[in-house]
Amino acid sequence: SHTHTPAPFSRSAIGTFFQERPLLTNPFTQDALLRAYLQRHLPDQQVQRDLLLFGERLVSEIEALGRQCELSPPVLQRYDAWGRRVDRILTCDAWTRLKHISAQEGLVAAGYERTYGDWSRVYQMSKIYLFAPSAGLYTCPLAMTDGAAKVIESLGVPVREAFERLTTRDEKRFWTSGQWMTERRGGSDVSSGTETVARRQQDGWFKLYGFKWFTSATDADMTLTLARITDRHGRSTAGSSGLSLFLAEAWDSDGLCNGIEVQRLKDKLGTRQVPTAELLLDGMSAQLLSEEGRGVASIANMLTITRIHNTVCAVGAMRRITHLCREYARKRAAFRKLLKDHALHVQTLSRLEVETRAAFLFAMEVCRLLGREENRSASDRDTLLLRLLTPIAKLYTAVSVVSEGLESFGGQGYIEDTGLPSMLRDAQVLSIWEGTTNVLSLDVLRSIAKSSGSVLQAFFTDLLVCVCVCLQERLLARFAQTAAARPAGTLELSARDLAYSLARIYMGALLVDHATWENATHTDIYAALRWCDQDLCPVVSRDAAGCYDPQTAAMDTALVYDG
Ligand code: UCC
Ligand code: FAD
Repeated sequence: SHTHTPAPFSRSAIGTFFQERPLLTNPFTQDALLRAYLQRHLPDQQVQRDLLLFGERLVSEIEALGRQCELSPPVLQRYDAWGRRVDRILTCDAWTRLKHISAQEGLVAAGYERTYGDWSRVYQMSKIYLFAPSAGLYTCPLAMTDGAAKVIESLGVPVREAFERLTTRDEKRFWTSGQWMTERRGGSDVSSGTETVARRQQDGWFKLYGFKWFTSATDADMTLTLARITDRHGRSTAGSSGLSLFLAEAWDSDGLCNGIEVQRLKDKLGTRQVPTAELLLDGMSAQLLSEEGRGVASIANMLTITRIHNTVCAVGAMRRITHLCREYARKRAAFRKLLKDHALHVQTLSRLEVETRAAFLFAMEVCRLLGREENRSASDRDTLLLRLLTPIAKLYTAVSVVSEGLESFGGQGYIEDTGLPSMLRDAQVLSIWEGTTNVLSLDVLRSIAKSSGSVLQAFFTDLLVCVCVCLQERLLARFAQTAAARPAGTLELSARDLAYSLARIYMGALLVDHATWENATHTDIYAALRWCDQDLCPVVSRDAAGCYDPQTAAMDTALVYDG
């Protein structure tokens, strides 16, 4: 008998080679920069241990729950079996489980317990950062929950039960909150866009009538929302000064809605795990939280918190994709060697790594400032910087690293059941909700104008920026000083580039600062140098190129509408 060598395709029609998948391992132990950052600033055994265990839990439990949420998106049950209108938003068990885990892990609570003083927010946000890429967007309700708690705390209003529930670790009592601001006329321009009215009731409560066009995590237990209080003739004040802030419990314990009709669930590019509904408010009972007419200013604290969460989650996504990329490069071969041995491929990944490191340090710096403010140890400069850097960090941490990261998996990056495409879809929203890039750039200008330039002064006298004494920074200072004297409209035209310039310089300063730490490694120094290679100050180079000259706006219009 002759020996039988199996033909390569005889047993199975699909061949013998199967690519090894990139494996997710404990994201805390994998993360050299996070560990170094904490070792430098918060060298606490308990924090180390908690994050280590949380990292294990992410791999063994949470990752699968997040994936389940992607595969079992929420549905709207409009009628019950007997034809009654019920408008129930049904979410999967994994979504409920993530709610419980969020409470147990103190993902909101840690920000309010303030166990680590000035560093409490850094601790909390380190967990959010690790949680985000595995959490099936449960970070969305958590961000709004944190924002609502912050508003209640800062207004000092007597809604103790809500505050206690939003910040508890008890999964049975834990509430999440929504944030219903956007209406059909506008999400950026809330002042002109809000048509919802609030009618005062005998008992001092209000009934709200209106249409909310985007409401995410609509299954939340309560919400904050804006409306215009009407007088007894049904009239209300237009604009920002007519808006007041309300708190409403959305669903009662039987899941019945409080004067709310769910028009439909949105069919979205990503964030499919999260229900986002259009809601008709037809007499929703609500409690006034703010002073009358101070709605926008009062919800601003929520915007600060959700924008910081947004930043942290964006960096979490960047970190996850870069980890998976480097892991895959160890396993995938092309042209007779592993991807990790192709210098050009590794150069590509190292650029993503530099972006991710800079973004991480930026996000943590904002969290540090927030923690100081909440612990009452912030200097005036810290407070000004927090106001300036929050929108800048949110607008700068964008989708591009995730998008490029996907490419490094080749075709597999485009294949649904690898779980990779949802990372891109979910990252794409981060620059849209909670303020688009342009709107946040204008918010940066608002913060400069409102402080009569003190926020910029704080920026330029910040110790960290002084570390990064470079020509570009001086040019930027000169640009900023002379900006006010420029022709009307010029400043707005440079808002986006100004925000990017402030971001890049600050991120450079943070990388340099980290690289000068006594335990810094060669890679820390290299990352700082690489960051500073780029044009850190596009607002100055574009200004020199005439991009903000008075005739530019007309030329831009002609170009866009050419033909
Ligand atoms: O998108 C949403 C939820 C998505 C799901 C949750 C995701 C969470 C992240 C999860 C990660 C995975 S909720 C919708 C978000 N919508 C926005 O972000 C709106 C974008 N538009 C703006 O930000 C605009 O700039 C407005 C609406 C704030 C501008 O309104 P006004 O009425 O034109 O503003 P004014 O008149 O300039 O400002 C009114 C007051 C002023 O204070 P006073 O009256 O004392 O002078 C402002 O200084 O509000 C103050 N103010 C602020 N204060 C305005 N913005 C701020 C701010 N950012 N910080 C402090
Ligand atoms: P527009 O304001 O119409 O903006 C369109 C474009 O114009 C943008 O590129 C913008 O940058 C630009 N633009 C606008 N104004 C200016 C200006 N002055 N100068 C220069 N450029 C400008 N909202 C909620 O309230 N609660 C939610 O829970 C919620 N969930 C959401 C979930 C998802 C998945 C999405 C996609 C959105 C959600 N939103 C929610 C709405 C979101 O906050 C808004 O879509 C966003 O703020 C932008 O508003 P808009 O859609 O009206 O865009």
